[in-house]
Amino acid sequence: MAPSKKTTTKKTVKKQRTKVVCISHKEDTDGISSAALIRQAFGGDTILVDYPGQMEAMQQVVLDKKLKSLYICDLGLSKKTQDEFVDIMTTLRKNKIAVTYIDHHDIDPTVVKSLEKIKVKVIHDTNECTAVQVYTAFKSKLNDHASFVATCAAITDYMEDRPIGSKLLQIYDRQFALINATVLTYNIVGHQKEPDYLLYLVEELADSKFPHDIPNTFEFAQIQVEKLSQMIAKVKQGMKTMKNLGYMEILDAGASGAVNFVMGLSGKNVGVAYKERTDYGIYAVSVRGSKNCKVHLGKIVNILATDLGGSGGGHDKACGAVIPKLKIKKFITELNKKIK
Ligand SMILES: [Mn+2]
Repeated sequence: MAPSKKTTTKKTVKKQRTKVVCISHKEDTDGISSAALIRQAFGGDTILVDYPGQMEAMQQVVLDKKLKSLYICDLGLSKKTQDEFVDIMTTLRKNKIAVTYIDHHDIDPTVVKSLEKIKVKVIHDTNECTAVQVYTAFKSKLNDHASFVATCAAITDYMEDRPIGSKLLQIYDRQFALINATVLTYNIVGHQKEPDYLLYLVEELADSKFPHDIPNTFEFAQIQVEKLSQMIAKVKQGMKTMKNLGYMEILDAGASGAVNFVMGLSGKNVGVAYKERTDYGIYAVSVRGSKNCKVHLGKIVNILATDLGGSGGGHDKACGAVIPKLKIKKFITELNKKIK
């Protein structure tokens, strides 16, 4: 945009490719911790996104003439987004930008093949959270505290029982790790509309601060816990059920904070919570399954959301979707049929 840039010759522009950028998931501890570990290992800029804003951020980063290497963390792909993602990565690779994609959500194997073909470094394991994989891959560039940042992410993603996750948790006192992971999570969830604060958290974690050492985090977490306890009452009142699931529209909080209560209080094995995103004309949907849920919700939601003109996917018992406003009822009734 700046007119001065246009006066420099192409050659000098090429030499100036020095920037490291990490695009990571902003909605949970795994995404924020992954961004912090990339920052500690490689420096550079952090861009935090949610699923509705994910592709837009990637389209923007392609235009960055100073970009030298890009890390993409904890951002799963869906049937709807995967082709565009490969296209964007192809453009980046043509410009000789080093790209590393690190994730643990269910992925179409043909996408991994396409990415490897264009020499995008893919680090992908559905069995460990993203931050644990970042920690493992770049351990030599990280300090001792980095294992704690990864441990907090594993706890929040329900993956502290996995081979590497459990080893990391063992380094620390379990309760000490749990309270820090929880306080961090409440601060992330409660600051979704304050991008500067989320970036500040990334910086503090990259700087080896414990969540409890970041000013006011406990006080803020207490406020969030109180809000959640009010949510229990609201879910009891507003939740509806179908044969195989409980569901509820959320008006004044995040859907992901309510969805576990919807599942738990409905007595069903699957819970659905959705919240309107007026800026995109869509519903942001969270889906959770109990231990008794035997289907892979991420795979089902990926296909169903795409069929309805949205997108979605994730893990077997925790996933999300973006659904066009008018299709939400259809999404819920179809999901109810597919999970029996
Ligand atoms: Mn994750």
